[in-house]
Amino acid sequence: MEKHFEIEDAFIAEQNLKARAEVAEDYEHLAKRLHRKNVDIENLTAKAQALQVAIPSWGVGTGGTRFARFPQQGEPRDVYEKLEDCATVFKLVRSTPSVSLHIPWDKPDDPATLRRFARERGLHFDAMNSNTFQDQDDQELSYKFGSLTHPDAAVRRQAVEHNIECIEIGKVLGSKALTVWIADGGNFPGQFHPRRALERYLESMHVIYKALPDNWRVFLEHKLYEPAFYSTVINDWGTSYYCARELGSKAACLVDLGHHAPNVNIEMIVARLIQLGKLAGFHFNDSKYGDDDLDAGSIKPFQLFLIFNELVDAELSAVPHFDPCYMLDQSHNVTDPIESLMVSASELVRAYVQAHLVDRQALTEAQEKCDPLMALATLKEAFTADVTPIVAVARERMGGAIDPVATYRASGYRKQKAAERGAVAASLTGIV
Ligand code: LRH
Ligand code: MN
Repeated sequence: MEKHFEIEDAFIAEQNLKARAEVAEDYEHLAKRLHRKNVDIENLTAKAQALQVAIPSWGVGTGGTRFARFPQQGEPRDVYEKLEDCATVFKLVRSTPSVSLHIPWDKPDDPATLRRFARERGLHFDAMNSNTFQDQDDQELSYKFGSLTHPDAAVRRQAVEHNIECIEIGKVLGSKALTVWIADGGNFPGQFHPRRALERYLESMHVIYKALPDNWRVFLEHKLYEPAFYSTVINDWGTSYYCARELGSKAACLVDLGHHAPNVNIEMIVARLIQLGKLAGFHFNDSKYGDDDLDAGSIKPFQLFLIFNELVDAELSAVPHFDPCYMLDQSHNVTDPIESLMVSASELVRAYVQAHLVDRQALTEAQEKCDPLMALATLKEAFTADVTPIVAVARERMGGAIDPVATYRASGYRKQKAAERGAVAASLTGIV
């Protein structure tokens, strides 16, 4: 089999040599500062090493919009090449050992072979994603007017069967969850009956739920709008929560950060879903206006920190059944997807470490004493702490790169892949 270029561990170690002295000095300095506050830097570095984030398979290709997609050299052409690129992200940042597949975009001819290919690269599979928001060439009935909530029972059945097929493929791959996001909705007032549509959604989801193995979970992903531009059936966390509760203990609510109206307080939704025991996890990304799928922490880093503040508060107070899945869901239209995924994964680790820096005793005191200024100051103190040395040392201790982007660029990986994978297949628009 022809050899595919990979970044060698020795090359990473060599690049780390150049950066080690500086990061060690910064780490020492930060350790002293934290020690003054009775904080042991080693606990935080251990936390940084513990956080794991799943990579979306569709995130290693160049994304696009309805206007255009500007593919780049060396794009992955199939699920195996996507896994090669996911493995490269994992090799350099060490916090992304799992990949979330999308079916049929990543439908493997032989799931067992794909599982082996992934395992040989230190990867395993996270939640499977079904797709009833596009019509496939060999599909009998169209999803133009909906899928799990379509007025025609035959279309609903087709969509249910597709989700069950995703579970069957996932079982062979070792996945333990199915994420269901449906685009069902309308562009015009009156186009669909909201109550009947929700009944049909639950009727369909109950069939999918019954097909779940005992140790699996199903994640319901709500979204305010797009592609439906007037009303969406599963449009907010309340509707998602109601459905997850109706379905049963294996169902929970997945929060995609871009699926809310501008300025919605997402950290409050997270706190609610934690309290209600129905937080499935996240599709992390960032946005300025709509579901922009921009890099996590690139637009609203304080919001990302506040979300992790709720997650760490729950972790430290041992909330029962608190086991959220962390995934990225981004569309990289103008950057090298591998670079964006590495930076985004590290931004999640940064926010997680900063959230562990919050003086929770001081925060609780300020809250109980109705001292808003001190409460905010306590959070801001953690958010403004530069924990870059901790995030870098955590990566290095796990065999990764102190500076992933610099190491990746120095490796010439993209150029090598351009040579291996040949000319880019032109594609006009769309996210993949
Ligand atoms: C919908 C969504 C969903 C995926 C898709 C790629 O906007 O967030 O999670 O199926 O993006
Ligand atoms: Mn999503």
